[in-house]
Amino acid sequence: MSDERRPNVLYIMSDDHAAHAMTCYGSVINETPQMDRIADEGMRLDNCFCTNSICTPSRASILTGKYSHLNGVRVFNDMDQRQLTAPKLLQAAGYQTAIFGKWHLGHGGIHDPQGFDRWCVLPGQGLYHDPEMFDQGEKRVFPGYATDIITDMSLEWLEQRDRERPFFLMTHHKAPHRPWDPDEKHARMYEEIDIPEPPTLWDDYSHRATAAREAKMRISRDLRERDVKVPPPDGLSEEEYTRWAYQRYMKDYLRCVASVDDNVGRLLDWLDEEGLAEDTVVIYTSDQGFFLGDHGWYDKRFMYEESLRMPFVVRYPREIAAGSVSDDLILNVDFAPLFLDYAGLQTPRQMQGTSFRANLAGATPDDWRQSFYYRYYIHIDGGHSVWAHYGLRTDRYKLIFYHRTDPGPQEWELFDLQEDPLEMHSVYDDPAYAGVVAELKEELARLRSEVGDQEDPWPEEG
Ligand SMILES: [Ca+2]
Repeated sequence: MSDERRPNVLYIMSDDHAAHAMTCYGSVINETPQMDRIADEGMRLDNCFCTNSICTPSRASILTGKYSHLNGVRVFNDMDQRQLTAPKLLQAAGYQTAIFGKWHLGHGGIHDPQGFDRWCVLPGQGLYHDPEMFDQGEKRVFPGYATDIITDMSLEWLEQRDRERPFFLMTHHKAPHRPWDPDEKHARMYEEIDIPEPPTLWDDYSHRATAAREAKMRISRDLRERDVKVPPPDGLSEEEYTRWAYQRYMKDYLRCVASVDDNVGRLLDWLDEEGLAEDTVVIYTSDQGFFLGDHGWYDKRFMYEESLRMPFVVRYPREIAAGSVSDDLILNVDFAPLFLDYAGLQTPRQMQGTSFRANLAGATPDDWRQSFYYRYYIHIDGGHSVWAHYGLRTDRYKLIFYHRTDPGPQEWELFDLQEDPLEMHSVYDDPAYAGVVAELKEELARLRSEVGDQEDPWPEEG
């Protein structure tokens, strides 16, 4: 296949940006005009999900097309880059490849990026201001704001590329990850207004498994002063404190998002100026979702919708209809096969995901998945105290099994997303759903077998 027919791929991924903080997903708390451009001129995926809602594992699944138990990155462990990844195959097929920004898969030796002609990545989580970065392994400090710097690097690399060959560029923002440090340009956004509170801010976790109650991600008590940046005013009641902390948290989070949005616009403008918009697949996504006060929380990890859903907008005018929307179940393990498909490459058998190029073109295969498997491995870490769990989601139901590694009763949750889209009331024990539970348990066993995750109980991971 000639290079003229192989599109460029510009993959922009932020960190912890929830779909419900994007206008095109119906946000009532902010506006994202640049990200919306991609959706308006391309497709928005309404059911794109991660298979393990935490930064490092999602990134490993995106590169390898595999679930956490097979790529070895279940938690925050470093990834062995000797594995087969999409960037390696694209590079070998003649693509120019680069990654700038957040990596979070380990550093040095077998953990440094492989498959990239050019890379410059943040160490671990990295800093928002004047970040140190590993520039092809060499540590350097870059003055400025991380989101701008990562975009600058992307543009510089694009400018100097070989124009005769297609490119694959991963622009990975640190923002809007905790501790939500905005830049000067956006520091005073929202100063004069209150951000609307989500309907589940006052969730009391009744009608659910113990895990929800025990999680330490509550706006009302678990944010640190580093997160809200100033000490709280004296004399606040718990309710008043929660409202105050929610505003502090959300405003900084949304300021970080605003900077990402501006920088997405810079890349889109550049593609327009270069006449590359038609020949480039542009994707904007995030490594997982996030709780924006939903269920009274910040952070992610749980299999609940706000954390499970990845925003995903994509533009490729040659194949994708402007303003289209898909509700197909798409997973982060599908991304690598998609990248390869655009390059005219087959999905290697060891990759577990499936290319959704046809879905994006409006032609969903008849046998497309109707359910998917999810698993979160970290059982009660020091900071967030979420329980390890796994489960499945279909278009209507979600079954979650909280698997404790310590002795304790088994706990399940079942949500009927049609009747209870906010997941406030588990119907696992409701006799009316007994048939659904039985069917879903069978399907869960089938999915676990299909993805090859039957290790139970699993070893503790460091
Ligand atoms: Ca993340």
